[in-house]
Amino acid sequence: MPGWAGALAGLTAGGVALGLAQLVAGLFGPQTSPVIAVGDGVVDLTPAPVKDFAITTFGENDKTVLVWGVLVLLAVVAAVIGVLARRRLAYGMAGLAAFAVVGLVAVVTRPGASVVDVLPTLAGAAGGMWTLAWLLRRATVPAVSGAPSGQDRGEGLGDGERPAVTGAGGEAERPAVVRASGEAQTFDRRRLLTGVAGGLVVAGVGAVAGSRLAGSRAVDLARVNVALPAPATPAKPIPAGADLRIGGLSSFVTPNRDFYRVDTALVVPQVDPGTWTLRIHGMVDRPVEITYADLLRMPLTEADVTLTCVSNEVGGRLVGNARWLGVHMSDILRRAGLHADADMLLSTSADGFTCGTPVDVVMDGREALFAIAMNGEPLPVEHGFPVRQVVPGLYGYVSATKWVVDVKVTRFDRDEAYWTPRGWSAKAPIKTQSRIDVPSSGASVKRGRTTIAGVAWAQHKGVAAVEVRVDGGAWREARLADVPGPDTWRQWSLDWDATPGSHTLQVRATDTTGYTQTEQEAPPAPDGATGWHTITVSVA
Ligand SMILES: Nc1nc2c(c(=O)[nH]1)N[C@H]1C(S)=C(S)[C@@H](COP(=O)(O)O)O[C@H]1N2
Ligand SMILES: [Mo]
Repeated sequence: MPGWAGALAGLTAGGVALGLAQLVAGLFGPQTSPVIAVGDGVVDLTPAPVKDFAITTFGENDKTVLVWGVLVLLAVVAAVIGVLARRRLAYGMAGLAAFAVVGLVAVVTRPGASVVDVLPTLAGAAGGMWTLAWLLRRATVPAVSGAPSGQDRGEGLGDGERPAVTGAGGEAERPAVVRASGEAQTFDRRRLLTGVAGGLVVAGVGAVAGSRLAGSRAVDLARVNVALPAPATPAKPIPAGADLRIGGLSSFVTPNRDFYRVDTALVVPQVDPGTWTLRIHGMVDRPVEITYADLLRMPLTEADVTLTCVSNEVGGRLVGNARWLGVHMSDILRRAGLHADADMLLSTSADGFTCGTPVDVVMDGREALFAIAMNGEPLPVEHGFPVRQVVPGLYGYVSATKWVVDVKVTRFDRDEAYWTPRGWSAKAPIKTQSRIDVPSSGASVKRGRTTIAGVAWAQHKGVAAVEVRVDGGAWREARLADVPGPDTWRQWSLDWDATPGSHTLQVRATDTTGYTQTEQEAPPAPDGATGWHTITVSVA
């Protein structure tokens, strides 16, 4: 095996070792990464004059230069290890072990180190050793003197699979060497290169996935360290009678872990509140940029608001109610000075999703918030941490931008948000709706007195009445639970004397404008489903 092949195997083994170490460090935290520990160690051990030189020479890039310097050094050492391993695998293993020892010393001598901190280094070392042995084995094949080895194994006659000793000209061809075992070996270039390619993929995926994991850990940590200020304007207390506490009925407040989640993000955006800013610009007198700290210093308002997704089918679960804490969007927009002819707020999230919200809705005094908290805790990352919009009365896709970073004040006839060219309405107020939660659809019910119950919503108008009918008979008015205001859903219930047989139950709500839900069925697209939630139950 030529020297370059050994060097390549060594580099690949080193890459796999670092990739695996970074992946495992992603699980246990950045302080467990041997790469970072060694880097920090180098910084600590560097004599002050050298540090000063680095800072004056490279300025803010000094850390980048350090990291690259360390990586180049590691690469050289890894290549040498590979070259040596060609002669004797034990040399290579010893070299990698020495690497691991340096990493372990760096990790365990950090302040506050614990036992698990050695895991990334050990995982990396094991992976690197395995890779080195595997590559060397893979790239050497038994040579059968005079016979085309590739054909003997029934494989195609590739570059590295030419006859071993005979043949002319190919750079992969080397005289067979006789190993201690007495078996003739020959170098197979193709098998080495495909193995190297595989190793590099493992190294790259490990490094990228590790940094992803580490990033999400960092944001989780920042999130738990947020101290939520008290609201300047607390929410009205939720009336005791808001929750009827009927088994199977959606609770008035939806716990965060049960709250529906809808977004276009394949991986949840990890936004660091320390560097987050919100920019307000476009048709304004004075563009504004605020930080998370700025936002926390502003007067905060608490509000109970029910979110609804336009994709919710009649009877669907894409609706939930939470207590939000945030700054009135109008407070910040007023600072920027909106132009009179602006009618749209085009908000953008950290991952590029956009959303168009009517200016008049946000400015009309309702609890439209740049929200920082949900049910008493900082926004869960998947619900928009650090900051999202919440606007009562509008479907989520035109109002509820999570991970919001930018608001452009503009006009509906000039700009378009994410879902508009995809067939959804540019404007989408929530349609008055109601749902039967108990009994559940298809349930078997015991004959006699039973309870029918559910929720109804007509955000920012308020639910005025809910009616239920059985088997297409007369509508009967349900009992309504209390609500703190017009922006939340409202529980309802009705007693029913269930008689044996199969029965159809239907519900419809009327909002405070006097509008009663239409029976006309419409699909969610383009601006929200309509129709009456209808279920069938069997009574025995
Ligand atoms: N950044 C971003 N924000 C978003 C979305 C999205 O895809 N990306 N989807 C919206 C939609 S369609 C809805 S219904 C709500 C859902 O909010 P939730 O996931 O917190 O329930 O978020 C809105 N905000
Ligand atoms: Mo949605």
